[in-house]
Order: sequence, then structure tokens, then C-alpha cells
Amino acid sequence: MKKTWYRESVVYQIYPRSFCDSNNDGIGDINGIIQKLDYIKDLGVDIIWLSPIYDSPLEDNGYDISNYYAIHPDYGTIEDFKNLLNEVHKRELKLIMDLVINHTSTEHEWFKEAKKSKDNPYHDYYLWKETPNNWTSFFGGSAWEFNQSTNEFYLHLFAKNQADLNWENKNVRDEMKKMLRFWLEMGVDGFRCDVINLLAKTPGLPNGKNRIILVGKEHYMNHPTVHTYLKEIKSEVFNHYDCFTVGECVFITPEIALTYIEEEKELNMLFQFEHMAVDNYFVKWFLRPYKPIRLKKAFTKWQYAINNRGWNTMYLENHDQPRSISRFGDLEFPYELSSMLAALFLLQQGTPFIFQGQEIGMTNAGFSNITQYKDVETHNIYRIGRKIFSHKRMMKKIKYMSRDNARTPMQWDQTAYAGFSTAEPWIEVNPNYKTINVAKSIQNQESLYHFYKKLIRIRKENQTLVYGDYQDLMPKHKTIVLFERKDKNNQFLVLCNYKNKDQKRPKQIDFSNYEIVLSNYSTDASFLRPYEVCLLKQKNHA
Ligand code: TEU
Ligand code: CA
Repeated sequence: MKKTWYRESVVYQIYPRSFCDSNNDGIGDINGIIQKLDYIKDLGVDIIWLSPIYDSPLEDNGYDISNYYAIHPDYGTIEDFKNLLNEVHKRELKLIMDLVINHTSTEHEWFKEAKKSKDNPYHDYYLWKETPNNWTSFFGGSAWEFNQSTNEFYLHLFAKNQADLNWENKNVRDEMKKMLRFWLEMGVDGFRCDVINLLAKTPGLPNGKNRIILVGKEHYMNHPTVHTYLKEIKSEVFNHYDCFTVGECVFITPEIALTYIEEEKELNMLFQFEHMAVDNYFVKWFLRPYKPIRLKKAFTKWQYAINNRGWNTMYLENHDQPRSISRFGDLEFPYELSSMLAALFLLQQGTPFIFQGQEIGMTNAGFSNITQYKDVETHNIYRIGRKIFSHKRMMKKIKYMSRDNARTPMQWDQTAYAGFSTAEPWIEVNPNYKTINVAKSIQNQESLYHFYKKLIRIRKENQTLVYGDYQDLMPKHKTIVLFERKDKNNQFLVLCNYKNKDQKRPKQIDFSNYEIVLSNYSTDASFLRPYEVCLLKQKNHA
């Protein structure tokens, strides 16, 4: 298997607005990130991914870009950014940016021009229709918005201030390549490519099949032409730099994933969403009770399908998802559950992505009042949902699923506002910051934070845990996860008791043949305890 730095790395995702506020205006910023670089380095990660910091009206917290070359003043200046990059590289870390090129903000100069008249040179940068088709937006409702001056509608697959770009237009592609070179020349090490499988749309934008949700998806998801665009960017830009790309591909199967990542032909790796649907029916608001076996099955499916042909990403959290420990188990055993989850995703084959705060076990904020939520998706869903469901029912869903659960300020210590800022933050701090915070986690040698550090170090020291083959040794068991990582030099086993009760050890392992490399329990036992996890290494593997 091909060895590359980005396969061996661990990535740490920063949501800049909520990470650290250096000038005490209640908003996280670039200088705040610089202050925390030693913390990040110390955790043992290699790459930092920044959610968008570009200029933006912030309707979708920066995923609505109005200028690809400028930094939003809330976060600092381009000089601050260059300084950050320099400080990152000084510590032998790398930095990747978010790349949002499926749409721009309607405040972008291109759109401001485009909307003026049909013969404006920028008009064709976007997608228009005189009568809207039936496509729906990811954030609910129609994907079309009326524009007075040209008497037509523009397409927005996300919020209505996020206008989809027309990638058929060569000028759009050239602009994007120019922009990518700008950041790469500055020294940026790669990109996380937002909804990259949506770039191409069926020409003429015809109606989609009748469906309840995602109407039109067969016309904009994984359209054949998207591959042409990605190959073009790769050969003209990415191939000329030592950078890496991870594509966010919504609703993707392993077969389709390989069309992007097999032999890294278009992207180096991608985010799939299958394991994010273990507690819902593939649409996040249609909730179903969580079952560990679904998580295990989703992981195993991707491990087998991608092995030797491409490379997986491993993640449990990001800025769009609820906190993993509020979701994938029960909070009766927060340390055991969160450390077990950490081992589960960090020890599979793929590049692990840790979301800020995950390493200290941050939980869902679970705000109970709709005004406490800031996220555009949450408010849209509330408005639409209220047409059918009661306030109580909608708040229950939101409390569990809202993206704001992951977006509350990073909990640094037990001082006011969790040490994130001395001013009132843009979004409320999770009230549990006095017990869950970085300062405490560092102090306590038995904390989740130290468990993460150990795991990251062990992964780094053992190439078998990076590149070795994965095999699920108990695919049918509902609450025990047992998998193997193996190459010609070593064999490891990861054993998890995915249950809040004791269980018997699986008979198939002869424990005398293994040494324990890591466990989340400090004492030994002949049975498995709640959410116990251990990493075992075969003695004298031939
Ligand atoms: O998310 C893509 C996406 O499809 C989202 O709708 C995701 O499924 C949803 O957030 C789950 O609730 C990306 C970004 O990660 C997200 O923050 C942006 O809002 C979105 O693209 C539009 O740029
Ligand atoms: Ca600030």
C-alpha cells in the first residue's frame, strides 16, 4: 500500500468561531488559534483543518463566502493568517483550509453583478431558471429564490444566500484554480472540499423524481461531469504541490466513492456519511434509536470496500454533527464510552479526524430554547417542522441533532465563559464547562485527553495500525466489537464491550498470546466491563 504523510497523519478540526477568542469580542479568531498551537501540537496531531475564515456575511458561519481572498475581520487579517501558517509550520504541523466552491454567498461580487441583468458577464456564473423546477434545498424548502431584476430564479442547494455556481462556465473553473494557487503558493497544505460531489448538475436543470426529500438529487449528486472538473483541478493545480485533499461527499456509497478516490485519481480521501445515519433514517431529522451494531456494520463495510484501492477517513464528529458521546452510547459512563469510541475510530484503517473538544469529551449543549440556537439549518427546520409537529416535538429533535451542539465554545478551563473569552460569546457556553474542560483534563492523568494522546502516539509508532489490513472478527455480535489489524510484521486486536454492563470475553481469543498495549481500565479482569476497550498485540508474531 502506498505510504504518504497524509495517510499517517491525524487531523484536528478547528471551528474558528468557537475555538479561542484573543481580543475578547466573544468570537474566536486567528490569534486565538495561535495561542493554542502548543496545546494542539502536544496532543500529537499532525494537521489542522480550519473551517472557513474567509470574508462572508456569515449566514451559514462562513460556508457562504463573499471573498475568497480575504479573511473575515472577526477572525483577523491576511497578515494574521500568514503568521498562523508560519507558526504552524514552525511546529512541524500542517494546515488545510476549507474549500467551498459549490456555491458563493449572494454577497459575492460575482453574484451582485450576475443578478443585475441577463447579459451581465457574470450572469452565467450561476444557475438560473424562469420557472423553478422541483428541487429541494438541504436546509428545507425549495432550492430556488426569485431575483427581481432579471425576473428569474437562482438555484441554492443550501441556504438562500448560498447561490450555486455554474461549473460548466470555464471562467468559474479558471477563477477557482487561480484562487487555489493563491493559497497553495502562500503555503497552505491542502483543502477539505465542501460538498464536492454536488458541483455538476444535469444541463437544463430538469425536474427530479418524486421523492419526499432531496428532490433532484439524481441531477446534482455525483453527476458524471463532476469527475471531469475534479480531474481538471487535480492535474492543473493539486499535482503541482505537495498538498492533500479530502472531499466531503454527501450520501455516497463505497462504489461511488471509489470513482473519486481509487488510486487517488481525483481526491486523496473523502468523508462518507453512512455511520452518521446510525441513529436516523439517512435524513438527520428522522430519528431512530441508536444501535451499536449499525455503527460497526457501517465501519466494516467501508473498511473492506476501500482497502487497497483507496484510503478512508475516520471521524465521529465535526461542526455539522452532534457530539459523539451524546449520541453513540449512554452518559452513565462518560469516560469509558468516550475512550472506547476514541479507540474504535482511531485504530481502523484511514486518516482520523478529531473535532475540537472531542478529545476532552465535550457533550451536546442541548439548549431548550430556540433563541439559544444560531444555526441557519436549525432555524429553517424548526420553521418548516412546526407546520406539522408541536413545538415540544421539534425542540426534542433539535436538542439532539442541531449542529449547534458541536459549535459551543471550546471549554478551556473553569473560569467565566470557559476561558474561551472574557466577553459573552456569540453562542452560549455549555453549562458543564466547570467539570469538562482542558485544564482539568490535562491535570488528570486518567482523563480522556491523555487517552487520546496515548492512542495517537501508539498509532504513530506502529505502521501496522496505519496501513495494516482490517478484519471484523465478530461481525454478528450486537454489543462486542472485535477487529484485527494485521500486516506481515504484526497482528493487533481491538476489543470493545459496547454495552453499559459486564459481558463475557469472547472465547475465540487466547489472551495468553497477547500483550495489552492500551486499555481504558487500569485493572485487569477476566470479563469485560462497561464500555471497556483494549488494544492487544500478538506476542512473537511471525
Ligand atoms: O455540509 C454539507 C451538507 O450536506 C450538510 O447539509 C450536512 O449534511 C448537514 O450540515 C448536516 O446537518 C457542508 C458543510 O459542512 C456545512 O457546514 C455547510 O452548511 C454546507 O456544506 C453548505 O456549505
Ligand atoms: Ca475575537
